[in-house]
Amino acid sequence: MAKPLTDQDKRKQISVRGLAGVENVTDLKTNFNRHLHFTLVKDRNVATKRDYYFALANTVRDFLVGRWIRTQQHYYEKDPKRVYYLSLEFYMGRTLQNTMVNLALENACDEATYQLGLDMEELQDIEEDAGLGNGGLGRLAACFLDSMASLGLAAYGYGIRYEFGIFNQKIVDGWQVEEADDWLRYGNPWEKARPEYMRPVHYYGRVEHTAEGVKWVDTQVVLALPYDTPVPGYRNNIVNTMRLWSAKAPCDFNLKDFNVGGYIQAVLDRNLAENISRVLYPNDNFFEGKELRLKQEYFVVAATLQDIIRRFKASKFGSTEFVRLDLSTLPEKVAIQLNDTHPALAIPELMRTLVDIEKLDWDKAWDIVVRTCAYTNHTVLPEALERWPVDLFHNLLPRHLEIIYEINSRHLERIGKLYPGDLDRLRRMSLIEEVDGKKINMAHLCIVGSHAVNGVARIHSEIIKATNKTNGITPRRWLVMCNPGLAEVIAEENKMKFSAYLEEHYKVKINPNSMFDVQVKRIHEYKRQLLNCLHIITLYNRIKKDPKKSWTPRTIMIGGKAAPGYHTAKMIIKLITSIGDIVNNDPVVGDILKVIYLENYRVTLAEKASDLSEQISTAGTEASGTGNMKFMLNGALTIGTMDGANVEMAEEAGEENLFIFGMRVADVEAMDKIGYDAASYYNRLPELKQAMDQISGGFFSPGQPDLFGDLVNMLMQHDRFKVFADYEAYIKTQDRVSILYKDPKAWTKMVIHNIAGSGKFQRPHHFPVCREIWAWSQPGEDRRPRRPPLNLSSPLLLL
Ligand code: D6G
Repeated sequence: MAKPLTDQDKRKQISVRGLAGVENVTDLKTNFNRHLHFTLVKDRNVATKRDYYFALANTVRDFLVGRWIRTQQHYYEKDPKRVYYLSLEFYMGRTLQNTMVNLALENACDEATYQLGLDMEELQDIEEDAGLGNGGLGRLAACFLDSMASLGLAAYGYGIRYEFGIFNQKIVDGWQVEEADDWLRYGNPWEKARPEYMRPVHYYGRVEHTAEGVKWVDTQVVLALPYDTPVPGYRNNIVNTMRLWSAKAPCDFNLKDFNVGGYIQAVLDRNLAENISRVLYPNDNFFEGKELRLKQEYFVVAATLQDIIRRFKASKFGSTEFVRLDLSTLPEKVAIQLNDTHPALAIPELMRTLVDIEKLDWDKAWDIVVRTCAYTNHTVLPEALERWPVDLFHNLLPRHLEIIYEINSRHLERIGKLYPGDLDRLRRMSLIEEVDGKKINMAHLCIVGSHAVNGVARIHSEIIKATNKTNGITPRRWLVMCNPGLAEVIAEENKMKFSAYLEEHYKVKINPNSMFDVQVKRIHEYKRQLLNCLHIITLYNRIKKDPKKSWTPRTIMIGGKAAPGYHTAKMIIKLITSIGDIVNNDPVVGDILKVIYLENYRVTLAEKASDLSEQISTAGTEASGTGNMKFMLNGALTIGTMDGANVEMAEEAGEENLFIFGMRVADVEAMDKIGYDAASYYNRLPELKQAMDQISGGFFSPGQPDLFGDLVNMLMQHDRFKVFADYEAYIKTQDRVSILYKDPKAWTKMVIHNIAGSGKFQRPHHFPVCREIWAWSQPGEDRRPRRPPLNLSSPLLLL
C-alpha cells in the first residue's frame, strides 16, 4: 500500500506555475534571503516579522520592475491615447497579495515562505493599508486602476501621497476615538520617489495684464514631489503607474528676506508648505470649505497637468527625437477623468496653461479643454457639493478666479441667447451662486468644462440627467482574495474563520451557525444605520417576550467610521455600542442575538464573510454604492431599498432574489410634497414606539438617561431621511429573511442567483494579454534590445 502523503508532500504538489512559467521556489527563497541581507541588513537571528514581510514584498516587487519599465517604454513607442484618472482619494488597501494574485505568484511564494519556516498569511497581515480614501469614491478609484491595467489601457492614477490616511478608529467605552494613521512609519516598499519629476505649484500672488499677456506674479511656490506605485494588470504583463504627489518646500522657502535669526525660523516654517500633503480630509459626502483643502485640490491638479503636458510633448510618433509643439491634438491623446468635483480646478488650470503659457487664443483653448475633460458626479446630497467662497479663491488662486469668471460670462451669454429673458434659468445655471455670499459651484464648472458627465448608477444618472456609468468592482480583490472558498460554496468555512477572527480581535464568542447580518460603510444619516438599530431593538424586545420560540439566531455586525466633526454620526456609533452592551449581556437572549461593532472598518476588514448585506439608504440618496456589489459577489443576500446600484442588482439577479423593501424615489418625492410626519408612525406602530421610548428613556444608557436625546429629537422632529417611514416594511422584510434562513436549500438557491447576476459589476470581463511586453522570468534580466534613450527632459513647462 502506498504511504499516505504528509502535509509537506501535499504542499510540494501545489502547482507553482507563475506568469512567467514555473517559478522556481528555490530562486524565490534565494531572493528573499538576498533582500533580508542586502535591503534590510538583517540576519535570521535578529529579523522581525516585519523584516520578513519587507523581504517578501521586495522579492515580489522585483517581478514588477521589468514589466513596469517595459510597459512605460511601450506607451512611448506606441503613443496610445492615455487616460488620466484624477482623484483626491485612492483607497488602495494592501498591495502584496493583490500583486501576487495578478502576477500568479501566490502559490510559489506560499511554498517558498513555507519552506523558510514562515507563514505567508501572517506576513501579509503586517502590511499597513494604504488608506488614502474615505469610502466608495476612493475605493472606486483604486478598483478602476486595477481594471484599466487589466484591460491594457494606458492609464494613470494621479493623486496626493497623504502622509496620514484615513484615521484609525478606536472604540473606547462605546465612543469613536480617532488615531493618526501613520502608515509610512516603517517605509513603503511599493513606492518609488521620482525627485527628477518634481514640479512647482504656485499659490497666492497677483495677476498682471501686460502687453505680452497675463502674468501671475509674486506667488508662493511649493514643490510637488512624485512617488510612483506600480499598478499591475491581471496576468497580462501590463504595469501602469499611480503617481502621488508629496509637498516639499523649496530650498529658499521663506529665506528670501534672510536676516540674522530668521534662518532657523524659516527652516522650521518649511512645515507649513509641506502640510499640504500631510493629511486626508476625513469627510465622506460632506464639503468642508477649508483653505488647506483647496490648496490640496490645486496641488494635485497643477502638478498633474504639468506632467501630462510634459509627457504629451515627449511622446513620439515612432521617431526618436520628435517633440510635439502643437497642443491642438491634446484631446486625441489625453483623456482627463475628474473623480467628483475635487479635481475640478483642472478645467481653469488647463485654460491657464493653454492661454497664459502656451499662448493659444481663448476659443481654441476652451475647445481643447472641453474635449479633454470628463466629469463623474458621485452624489446629490447638497451638503457634499463643493461651493468655494469667491474671497478664498481670490486670495489663493487669483488668476483662476478671473478665468472662472470669463468661463461663466461666456456660458451665461450662451444660455441668454438660448432662453431669452429667462433670468431665473441664468441664476440657476450660473457658476457663481449668490446665497450667503458669492460662491463658485464646482459641479457647474465641471459640467460646462467637460464633454461627458456621468452618474454612477442608472437611478443616479436619471436623477442628475447625465449619461450613465454604473460603478464596478475588481473581482480579483473582491472575490479571489476575500473568498477563495466560494467556488466550492464553502461559505461555512469563511464564517468559521471570521468567527475566530472576531473572537480574537473583539473578545466576543460568536455562534458561527447564526446569520451574519452585516452593515459596513461610513456612518451617515442617509445610510440609515438608525433603521438597523430599530430592527435590533425590535428583535430584542420580541425575544424577551417569548424566549422559547424558535428564533433564527443572528449576529448583527455594524462597522464604519464617522467623520470626526460629525456629531450625529458619532452619537449613532455610541447608540449601536450601547444597544450591544444591553443585548449581548442579557442571559435571556443568549446567543440568539449578538450585536458587534466592527472597529476600524477598512479595505482589509472588508475582505471577510457575511450572509446578509444591509443596503438600506433612503431611496434617491445613495448614488451607487459598491459595497453592495462586493457582498453580492461573495454570496451574501441583500436587504435593501430601491436605491443606487441595488436597482440594477435586483434586475440582474431577479427582484425575487433580493429582499427589496420600502419607499421608491417617487414615494419619497411625493412624501416631500405633503410633508413627512414621524409622529404618525410612532403613534401607529407599537413596536416602533416601544423602541423609541427605550432609547429616550435611558434603557440603553442607564447612567445617562438623556444621552440619546439629540438623536431621538432628530428622528422625531427633523429626520431628512425618513427612517420611520420605512420601519414597518423593513421589519416585515427582515422577518422574511429570518424565515428563509431556516431553509438552507432555498437560501443557497438565492445566493447562486446573486453570484451569477453579479457579473455586470465586475470590471473587466476579459483580460487581453499584452504580448508585446516581454515577460521576464527573472528580475534584473533585460533581454530586449536596448532602445534609444528618450528625450524626456526638454519640454518642461517653465512657470
Ligand atoms: C514610472 C515607471 C518608470 C518610468 C517613469 C516615468 O516610475 O519606468 O520611467 O514612470 O514615466 P513617464 O512619467 O515619463 O511616463
